[in-house]
Amino acid sequence: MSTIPILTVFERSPDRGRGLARDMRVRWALEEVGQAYDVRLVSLQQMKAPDHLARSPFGQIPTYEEDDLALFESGAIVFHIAERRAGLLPQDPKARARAITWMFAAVNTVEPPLVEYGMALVFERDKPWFEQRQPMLETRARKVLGELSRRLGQAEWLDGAFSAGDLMTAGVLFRAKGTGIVDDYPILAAYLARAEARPAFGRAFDAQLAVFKAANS
Ligand code: GTB
Repeated sequence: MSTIPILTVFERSPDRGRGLARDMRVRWALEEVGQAYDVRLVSLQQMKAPDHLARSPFGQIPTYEEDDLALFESGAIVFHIAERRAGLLPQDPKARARAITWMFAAVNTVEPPLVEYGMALVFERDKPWFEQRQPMLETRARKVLGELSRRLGQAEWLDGAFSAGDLMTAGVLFRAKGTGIVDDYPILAAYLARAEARPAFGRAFDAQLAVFKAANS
């Protein structure tokens, strides 16, 4: 990376600095590999303006710019960072392929049922279908958490040393923590606690919190 990458992040995160927005996992990856970065703060209005839509077709954060490369999708951005700098992907080709598999599993298999469950709790409680639909969403969320917990077992990380696969998986669990459901799986709660205890996670969390505090001071 020849220039310092720039991330777009919420100017005022609706989570009030709790680190739930998806720039958190990108910040964390950059901290893990020791790559400095800048942020461009965007308002909800700016996210839907042509300037930002050129970076993110869905008008979302995070995006990532480095020289003339612009990326969107937190998973793709973390993968790009992990490929370019040592520390997040093993050298051994098979172990590397497995770590990448966990990255995809995090965003494609683990995250969707957890987000559906959490979003319904926040946005659909007053809807006539909530009482009927929520048990189904909970079953789906618990299914994937149970399976993940079984696979992790007594291991420290998902496949050998901490990797981008763990970063993405723990990032997804972190977002879901507020619903309380992760605590029902002690193996996953302990895994997430180990991830949160990493100094790079702490630096990433503090950096996003500082943005929120500055916007509200
Ligand atoms: N698949 C994309 C990725 O992984 O990068 C999804 C990106 C995404 O969902 N971005 C959200 C966004 O830009 C912010 S992170 N939303 C604005 C929009 O779509 O208009 C999701 C998020 C938002 C708010 C909270 N919160 O307040 O607790 C938590 C998570």
